[in-house]
Amino acid sequence: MPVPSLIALLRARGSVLSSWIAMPEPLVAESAARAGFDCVTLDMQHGLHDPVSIMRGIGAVALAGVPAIVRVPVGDFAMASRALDMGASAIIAPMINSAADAEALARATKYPPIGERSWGPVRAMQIAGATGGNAYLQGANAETLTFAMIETRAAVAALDEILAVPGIDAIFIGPSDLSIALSRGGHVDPMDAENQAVASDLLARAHAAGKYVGMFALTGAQAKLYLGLGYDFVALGSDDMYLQAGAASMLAEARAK
Ligand code: 3PY
Ligand code: MG
Repeated sequence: MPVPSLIALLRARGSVLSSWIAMPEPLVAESAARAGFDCVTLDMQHGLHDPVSIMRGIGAVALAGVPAIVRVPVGDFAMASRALDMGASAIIAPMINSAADAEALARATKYPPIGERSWGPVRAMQIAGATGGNAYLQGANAETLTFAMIETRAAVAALDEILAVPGIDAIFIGPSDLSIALSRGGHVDPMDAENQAVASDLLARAHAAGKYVGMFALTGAQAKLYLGLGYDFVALGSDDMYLQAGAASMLAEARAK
C-alpha cells in the first residue's frame, strides 16, 4: 500500500500533528504511528538514531500507513539526501542560519533544476508507490518537503533571504533554542512571551511567502494552542515523554487510595 505524503496530508487536512521519536527502535516509531499521530518524525539531531535505525524506522512507520519525516544532524545534508532515498516524506534541517545554509540544504533535497539531489530513490519509490523512475522524478521535488529550522538570532535576521531560496518549502521553529538565543543564554523557555511574539512574526512572514510552518510543542495544550494560531505542522512531545506520562498515569491509578 502506498503511503500518503506529508504534503498530501497537509493539503487534505490543513494541519498535522507529528509524533517525535528519539529511540532508535522501529517498534517505538510504529507504536506512535498506530496511536493516531498523522505522521512520525525520527530525530537524528538530539535523538539516538543512526542511518540504519532511520531506514528501519521509515519502514515501520509506513506499515502503519503514515509518512515519516527525518530531522538530520546539524549540517548533515548528505544524510538529508539519504533519508529521502530511504523514503522520508520530509526533511527537517536544524540551525539553518543563512541563505547559504538554505541553498546547501535545497541542493541536497531537490532534483534539478532546483538542486543537485543525486538519483537512487529505490526504497522511496516503493514507499510512495511510484510506478517508475520518471513518475517519481516528476513528482519528487513537489511531493517531498524541505523544512529549514529557524532557531537562532542569525536565522531570524535572515528569514526573508532563507524563505526566498528555491526548494525551501517550509520553516520549522525550534522554540527552545530560539528562547536560549533571544535571552542570550539566560533561559530555555519556549512559552516565554518574547519568544512567542518572535515565533508569531516568523509564522506570519513565512505564510505570507507561501511556506508551511512547523513548531515543536512540549504538551498537548501547547500543541492545541499552536494549531489554533495557524501552525501547519505541530510536533508533540517525544517517545520518552509518552512512556513516562503513560507509566505515571497508570501507576497513579494503580496506587490510588
Ligand atoms: C528546539 O526547540 O530548539 C528544537 O529544536 C525542537 O525540536
Ligand atoms: Mg533546536
